[in-house]
Amino acid sequence: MTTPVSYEIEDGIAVITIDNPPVNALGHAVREGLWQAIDRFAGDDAAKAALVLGEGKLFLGGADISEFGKPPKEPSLPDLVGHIEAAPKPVICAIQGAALGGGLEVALGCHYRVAMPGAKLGLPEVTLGIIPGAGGTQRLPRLVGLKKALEIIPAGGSVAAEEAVEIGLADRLGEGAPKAAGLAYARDLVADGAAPHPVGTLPCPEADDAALEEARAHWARRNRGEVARLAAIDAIEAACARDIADGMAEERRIFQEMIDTPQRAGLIHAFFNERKTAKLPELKGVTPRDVSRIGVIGGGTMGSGIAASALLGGLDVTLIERDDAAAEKAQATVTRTLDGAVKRGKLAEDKRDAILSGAFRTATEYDALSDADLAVEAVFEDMDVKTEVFATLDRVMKPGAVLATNTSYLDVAAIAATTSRPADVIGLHFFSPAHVMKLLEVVVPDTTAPEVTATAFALAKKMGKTAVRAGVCDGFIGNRILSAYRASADRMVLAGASPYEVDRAVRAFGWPMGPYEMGDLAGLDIGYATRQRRATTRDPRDIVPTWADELYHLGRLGQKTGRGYYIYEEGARGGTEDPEVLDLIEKAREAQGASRREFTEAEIQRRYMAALVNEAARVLEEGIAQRPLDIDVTFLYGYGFPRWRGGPMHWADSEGLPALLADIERYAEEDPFFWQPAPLLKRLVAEGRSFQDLNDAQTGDAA
Ligand code: 3H9
Repeated sequence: MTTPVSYEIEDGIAVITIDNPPVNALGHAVREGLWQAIDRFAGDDAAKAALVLGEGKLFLGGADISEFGKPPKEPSLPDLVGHIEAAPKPVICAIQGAALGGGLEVALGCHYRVAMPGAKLGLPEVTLGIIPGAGGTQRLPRLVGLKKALEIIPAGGSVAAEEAVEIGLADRLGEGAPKAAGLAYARDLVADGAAPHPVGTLPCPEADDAALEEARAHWARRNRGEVARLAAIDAIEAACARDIADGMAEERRIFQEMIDTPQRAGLIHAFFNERKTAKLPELKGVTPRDVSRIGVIGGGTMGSGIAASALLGGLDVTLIERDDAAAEKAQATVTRTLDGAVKRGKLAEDKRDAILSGAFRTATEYDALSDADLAVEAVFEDMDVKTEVFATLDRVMKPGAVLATNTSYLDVAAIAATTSRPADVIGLHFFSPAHVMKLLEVVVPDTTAPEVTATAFALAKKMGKTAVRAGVCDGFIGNRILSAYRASADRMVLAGASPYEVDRAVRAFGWPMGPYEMGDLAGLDIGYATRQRRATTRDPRDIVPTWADELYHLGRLGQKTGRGYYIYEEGARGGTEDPEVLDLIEKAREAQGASRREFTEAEIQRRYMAALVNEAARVLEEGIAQRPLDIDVTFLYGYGFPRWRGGPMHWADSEGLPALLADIERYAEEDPFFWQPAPLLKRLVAEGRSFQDLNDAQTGDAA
């Protein structure tokens, strides 16, 4: 077996190269190879210094995440970093692309660091539910000070090469190729007679209790429920009080504690699965069509957001509006969004100017789309309006162009059938605000050509979106499942819970908002319109939240009218509870003859999640989602599901499907209409299988 670490002498410098595609993860073979290379260097009189390089587009992507939870193999990463640091002659590294996690920790074990322009140096461990475990929490504060370390580590953050040099994390900004830049620096150091410069021997950073407390308060508030960020702060605190060996021991202890948490399992589940949604068996070997010019029809909030997002992804965009005034308004909205991107440092000013004077234009005639590769309509949610737009697109778009609809519930297959080219029609369901939300549901009718689906996934990647494949049904994956758990909340309110109790319980679980706060934010007219739309098809056994209709009729539409479920005072951050709403609900209960009981927080959470998982199992069984992981990723990126819980299907597995099914069957005794257990859930329990088993079975042969 060839080793992923090579050693050669060049000009008196030992060049040690790690070549472990795709990201040079520090798996066992790399650790062993690097350890031996350092040993060889130490005893090699021909080498005055060593240069550590990573082959390919990035230096080192960190520890091999797939090894977590498996029995550890020597040498460990912390020992390896100590071994590099203890080398008797200078060790230099040159960082291109990225040095992340254990990759940066290896760089911190080196005595000198050259950062290439464009590289990012970071410690993302907390985003995986762990803390830096190879000295990152001890060496980084020694090098850049406590405050900077507190900015980077608990955020899972990184700094660009230029900033790394400024703050002392890197010693030099390189020029040219990493190897040439590293060798040049190594030669300078040898010529100057420079000694090894071990970061671990630098003095402890000065303690600053206020800064530590501020960081704790910040992360406890921002990422409620997450443990790793706070644990990382504890480890950084240890660096202020202990020598490197003691500090490393404390870091190790905390690291091990984090490795064993369910949060670590959830976050790593999320990491791997968000990379799998685009790997669909049906796309194996399918080449997407080229897309560089797109059209967006409709310049409202959604259309403008889609346009801005596409422009930020480097696409050329023509936005169609019905008249000049509307086009001007859309132009202004898109410009504002791009200005925001400039302000946040996501877009250079000259790039924005180039976009506004070149890549972006508005038009009032569809003929402007004649050379577009793809068009997304984002007009009013009405079948007649949409089919009219599609008839026009069908007429003006060139052959082979993709015709997409951004509908959030209409039948995409029916829309496709109204055109002369159903194979080119697909749903692209963006979430609002489209330039912020990462989720894109790619809704695929049976008639769609595979390369059109592949094109949608390629487009999503360009736009920085995480795309999930969904089949055609009312609400697709996300909104269909949302309807079910939203309905479970209404059932609990009818049975005695207050909407405020429900919101509190749901937030305590880790969701960013409860369903009633969410309703107030979105506007209670939306829920009302959905109920109206479904009125004719509603099962008579279903319940109706008549109090919600009443709120609508009272003009209490939520935040935009100052009142909904909550009262929103001018200038206040959140809403306050309103006894009038509770009265209204009590009257609705009486009118429906509902008896009232208490709900604990745990029961509210359990029923809310059980309704979600039960409907998700139906969505899977019907093939609307192909794999449980697609549902997990939909909820992480479109609905704010707490990432540390991995996703709702991962949550269900970790709770145990038999217990969840038993609860659903118990709820069904009192409400058999709503709580019918999904057949797939019953089958999985009977077979002793989990949702993860379904993932494994279905991703085995993925592209
Ligand atoms: C750590 O270091 C702990 C230490 O402090 C202490 C230890 C004691 N391991 O993202 P991509 C796979 S924790 C294993 O599409 P990109 C990935 O799944 C680690 N596999 O590429 C994918 O596989 P597939 C701290 C990994 O160019 C393929 O590589 N490090 C790892 O868009 C390509 O990945 C991090 O958290 C890994 N570390 O982005 C960095 N990384 O092709 C995590 C990737 O089968 N990684 N894979 O789907 C990243 O953020 C991005 O992968 C990176 C490249 C920016 C590096």
